[in-house]
Amino acid sequence: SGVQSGKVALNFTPTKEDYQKVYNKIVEFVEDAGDYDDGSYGPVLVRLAWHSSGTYDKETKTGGSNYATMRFEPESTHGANAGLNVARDLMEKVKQEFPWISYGDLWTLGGVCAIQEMSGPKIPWRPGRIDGFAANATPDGRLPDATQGADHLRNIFYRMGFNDQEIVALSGAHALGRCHADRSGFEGPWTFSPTTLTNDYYKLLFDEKWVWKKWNGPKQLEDKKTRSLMMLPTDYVLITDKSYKKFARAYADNQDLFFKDFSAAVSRLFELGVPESQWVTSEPWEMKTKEEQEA
Ligand code: ZEM
Repeated sequence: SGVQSGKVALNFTPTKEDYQKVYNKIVEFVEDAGDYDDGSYGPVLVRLAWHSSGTYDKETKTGGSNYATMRFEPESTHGANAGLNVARDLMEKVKQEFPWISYGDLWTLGGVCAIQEMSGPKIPWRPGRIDGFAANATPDGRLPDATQGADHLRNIFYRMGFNDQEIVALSGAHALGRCHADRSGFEGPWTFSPTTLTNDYYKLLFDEKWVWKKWNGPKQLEDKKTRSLMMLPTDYVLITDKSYKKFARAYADNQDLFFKDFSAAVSRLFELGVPESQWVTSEPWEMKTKEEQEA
């Protein structure tokens, strides 16, 4: 048996060790970021994995990470995906060295690798996604719009099959990375350590005083004290909506709980849209971090 990746049929079945080699290659590229952003491609790789998965619709079973349709126009040019060419181009370099891996597996493994290497929890992951076609692409508007409110988040994430607790847990990814004016229009990081996953995002939501930023850009909040951090309107609803707020409080108070719930929700997010029959293993794997392999 073999794997079918795009048009290249291969005569070997990759093992967990082969995928670990891909993981390790991604680590090299993530760390070799020079002056890019905060010195890491980690956050933008997490965003690529999320946007390739978050298009899922549980009713029609369309979208999700299976076919990596963001390779094709018009999905690659959807406003929500602005700037993700940086992450796709980086993953393309990994693909050159491991041509047998499907794009969906590669992009989600990139997200897993980035989260784990940025001090996050283990994200159980397994291969099995296949390369699809432009015809498998989803219409624009399936990803959340940061200018909207609590009900919009529910509409978008319930469509993927998530509940309020999972919406709040997944949003904790915003401990990582930043907004770029030339991508989304928004500007700035959410936390003081944008390349380390912590529960600071929730702590800051509760502990800082958030005021509307006075500028010509889209409506966003800034912390009154330093004016160097930001929150999107959709971040702020996590402490104004009663249902979201109790989960946000729990994650602010307990990083272990956040890591446990984040890991479970992200693992499921990255599997959206993949038919059960495609998985090469019934139990997802825990890929080893760079540090664990050096020990
Ligand atoms: Zn994000 N996200 N996101 N997000 N996101 C941005 C950046 C990042 C929303 C959103 O509009 C935006 C999730 C959920 C939601 C990451 C991960 C995850 C940006 C800034 C915006 C505007 C883009 C830019 O300008 O570069 C909204 C409305 C969400 C609904 C809740 C989930 C879920 C995520 C992963 C599990 C990450 C890591 C970034 C930082 C990217 C970077 O380049 O630094």
